[in-house]
Amino acid sequence: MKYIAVEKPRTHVLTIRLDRPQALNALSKLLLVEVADVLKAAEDDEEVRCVVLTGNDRAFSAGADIKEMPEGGIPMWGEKGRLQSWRTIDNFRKPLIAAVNGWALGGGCELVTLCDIVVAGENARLGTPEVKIAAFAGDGGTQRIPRIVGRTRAMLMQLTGEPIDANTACAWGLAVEVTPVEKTVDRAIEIAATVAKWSPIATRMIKEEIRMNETMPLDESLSLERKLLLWQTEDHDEGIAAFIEKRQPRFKGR
Ligand code: DAK
Repeated sequence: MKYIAVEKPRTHVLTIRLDRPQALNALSKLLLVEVADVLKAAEDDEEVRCVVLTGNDRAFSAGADIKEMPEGGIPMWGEKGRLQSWRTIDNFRKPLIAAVNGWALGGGCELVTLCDIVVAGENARLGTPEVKIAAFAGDGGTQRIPRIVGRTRAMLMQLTGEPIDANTACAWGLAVEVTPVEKTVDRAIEIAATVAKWSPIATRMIKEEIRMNETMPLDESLSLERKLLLWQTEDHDEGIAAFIEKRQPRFKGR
């Protein structure tokens, strides 16, 4: 891996650190492919139950790589590998936690919105400055950001191009908590370790069900949720047995 660093800081927890500091972790095609490849492998790796995505103290990511040249006459935005990488990240089924310090702009901010839980450092600045280059947040930002923060706040962010600070991001629902910069990654790992204690089948299902309400009308998603009344897994039996026997559960992902 050239542009990311991957570690396993705790049992069942994987961290992916974007590592192109000279370009503020701009999302070059190769960097995105690397992130997507690691997530693809993590999807099939039973040892991994939760992933933390982070950058460095100055930047989570400054967005799409504005300097990356179009290839073969095709504008880079529509390049197939780039779009496929975004899809892979979006479709990742295990919980994904963002630890955001510094800039999270454009595609960097859109990447944050694909994460399930977001911890923001006090210096985090999230925004969609694409309007300044006569573009728009075209990797999902025009659709996902208003669903999270509401229409007028999204309009403010995307029409002015001005970033919001960590506390505003938290108040608007883009992040769940604000931490001192030096604690952001540790806090995200701590949350990930808690998530990873539970049955991976249950956490995957919770992610899938919560995300259903982004794509489905309520009556349909409620009906799907109801169909899971017959939910039966070894882990579920184990969870109930552990509760009754007053001991810690031992979840196996079955
Ligand atoms: N791409 C490439 N390089 C970048 C970069 C980026 N997004 N952001 C920063 N860098 C590079 C800078 O060029 C500089 O490189 P050198 O000059 O040292 O070689 C280095 O990182 C440090 O940046 P600065 O010197 O500018 O650092 P400052 O602290 O002064 O400023 C900044 C930090 C984050 C405010 C500034 O770097 C900045 O404004 N960066 C650009 C942020 C941005 O505009 N992001 C959005 C990118 S566009 C689509 C259409 C559009 C899009 C997608 C899809 N469709 C039609 C489907 C667009 C998506 C985007 O994300």
